[in-house]
Amino acid sequence: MDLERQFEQTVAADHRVEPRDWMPDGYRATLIRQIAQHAHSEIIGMQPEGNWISRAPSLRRKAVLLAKVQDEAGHGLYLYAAAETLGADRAELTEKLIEGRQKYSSIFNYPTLTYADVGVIGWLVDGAAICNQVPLCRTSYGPYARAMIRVCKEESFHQRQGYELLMTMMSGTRQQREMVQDSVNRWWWPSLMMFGPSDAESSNTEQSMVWRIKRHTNDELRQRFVDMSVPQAEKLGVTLPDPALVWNPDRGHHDFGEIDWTEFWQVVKGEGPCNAERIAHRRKAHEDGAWVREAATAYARKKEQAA
Ligand code: FAQ
Repeated sequence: MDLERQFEQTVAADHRVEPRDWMPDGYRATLIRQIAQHAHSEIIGMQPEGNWISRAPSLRRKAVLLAKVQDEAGHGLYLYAAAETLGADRAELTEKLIEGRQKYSSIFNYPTLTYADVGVIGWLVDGAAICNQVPLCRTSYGPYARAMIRVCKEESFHQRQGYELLMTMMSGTRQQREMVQDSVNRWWWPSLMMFGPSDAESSNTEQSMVWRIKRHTNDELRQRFVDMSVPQAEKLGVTLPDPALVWNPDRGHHDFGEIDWTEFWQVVKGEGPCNAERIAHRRKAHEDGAWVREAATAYARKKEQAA
């Protein structure tokens, strides 16, 4: 059987494609693009919450936040390793990120203005990430699918810690409740944008669905997230900032308002509130770490020569 047919049958039978298997160039390129973007998001995603580690209100909150941000670093490294199984070079991917040649999720270009943002990121941003990533546990490329299983377990913990933090704040003072509501107002729409452009505007979805890299479209997952979040918001006692948000019994889903796509594309293109700051910070961390990479390489060379 020719290699192409074998690949198609593997995908159609819902079996996994593994690193040494033959795969179309486009499949490899799409995976590298998506996995690299995902890895970059985890690494850049450490910054907004990292902003609050030194100012967490108690030792317990500081320990929890530190653990969460460390998990995000772990997810990023795990994902870079998955991209390497496709022949990508990790150093090159980092270069592309800091030169703005590869994307990362739009959501991390918004500022974290109050401590409530830590809770709302856990609840909404990790919530959206889980919604998007649980189906990726069944993505057709083996190393990516397996990485997602572990990542999703940790994201669930992240989401719960955020929700628990918000529950605590909502049972606190009036100022604390207002802080939570203000944070929800700022993060709700950007969270919906995490799912990507509408299906009509999504250039990659159709092919990625055929290859079973993606298992659902952007709009399907966004709808799932909205339906999931409404009862959670009610329980919490916050209002989601969308007057058009209403249950539609005929569809069996919530209707919701139109996303500001101009804002979405601006942020994706690098013109969001914090794009420049995020990349500058990442570039500095990379440059400051040069001596560690040099030392590790020298040590590995020395060990190799000694062997
Ligand atoms: N931001 O054709 P599509 C996390 C780009 S979770 C920026 O629909 P696709 C956990 C897209 O790349 C966040 N760019 O693309 C965490 C494409 O660019 P191209 C990361 C976006 O790939 C939580 C173009 O627009 N999660 O980090 C965005 O089929 C808390 C056209 O779009 C993942 O990456 C966006 N929101 O679908 C960490 C999940 N949306 O072709 C810290 C894996 C689209 O010019 C704290 N990725 N673009 O290169 C995916 O599931 C998909 O890649 C989508 C986009 C659904 C994001």
